[in-house]
Amino acid sequence: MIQKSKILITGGAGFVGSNLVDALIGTNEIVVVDDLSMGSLNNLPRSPHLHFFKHSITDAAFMQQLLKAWCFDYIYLLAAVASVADTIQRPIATHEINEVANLNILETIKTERLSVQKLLFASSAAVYGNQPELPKAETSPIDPLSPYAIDKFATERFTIDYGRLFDIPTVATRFFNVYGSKQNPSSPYSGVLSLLSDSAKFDTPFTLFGDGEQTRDFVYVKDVVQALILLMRLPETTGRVYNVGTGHGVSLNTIISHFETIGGHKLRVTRTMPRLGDIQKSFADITALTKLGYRANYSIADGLLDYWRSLTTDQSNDGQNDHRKMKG
Ligand code: UD2
Repeated sequence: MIQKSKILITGGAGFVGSNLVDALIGTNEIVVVDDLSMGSLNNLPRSPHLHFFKHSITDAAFMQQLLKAWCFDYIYLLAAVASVADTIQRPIATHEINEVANLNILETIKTERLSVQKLLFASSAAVYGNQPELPKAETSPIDPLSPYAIDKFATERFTIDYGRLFDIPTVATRFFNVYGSKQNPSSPYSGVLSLLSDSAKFDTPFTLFGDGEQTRDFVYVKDVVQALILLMRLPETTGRVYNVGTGHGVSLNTIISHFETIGGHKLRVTRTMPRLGDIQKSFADITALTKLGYRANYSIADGLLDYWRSLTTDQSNDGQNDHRKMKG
């Protein structure tokens, strides 16, 4: 385990970041930098070992000062504009966040000769685009189709290349479809499982694009956290990129029937045309991650049940939705 370390988590008040904070907070000093554009303070635990800065990572002077002052042992770069649609609308502004800000952090580490034990950048399966090859291995063709995917891929390369060129231990991940508690369902571009769980919880309509037979590699956030800690800890991951998923594709129809069983009522599903540019099937080859000892602890049934329990018992998740009445 990473223990008694100084850890920076950018985007630490967001979905994946705050779940990581929960896992690491016990034995470490954690610094979170988050502008709260998507994340929330409600996602974070109360602890004297948590140091929160409401700042954008694009504030280069602030980030430089912070990095120099803290001399972090480990750095997780999770802050990003996660909405693909937003990056298409605002390519320059989101490029500053998704790429330039991260490059500035790498530059500071290089120029200030900061001795970071390891830095991890969170990239995305979006880098594979619509290529038909399945499963998606780290060596599969890359085809970034949006500013989001282009910036993720470029920053992934910067991260690995800074590692090689300047002897900074770095690693990158490509997340598949992560789901779990604290995922913000407020946008139509939010992950489909946050929208479906919202629909199950509040009995609101869910719009299904296409026939529901499309598959995704839905990976539970607690398994993603397991991977994030493992990749940071093991020296052999340095200089490499890892898919983070389960290795299995599950259809939306299967997910809907799981939610109906768990929630105890039929979902109000409205069917419409497939979403433009949607891919039909996606799942990860996780051989490289598995070789490190990673095992997905949550099957889709277990993950959805755990997620559902967190939604129906954890008050912090109600903050975003308190304008609606909970399904009785
Ligand atoms: C994911 C990422 C996207 C990009 C893409 C690259 C999320 C939220 N999206 O898109 O950013 O990286 O991968 O491949 O992580 N769906 C519905 N109804 C809804 C919303 C979605 O039927 O209200 C369908 C959608 O048409 C798709 C599936 O659910 O077939 C999954 O949608 P998604 O947006 O959660 O994820 P994905 O894989 O399309």
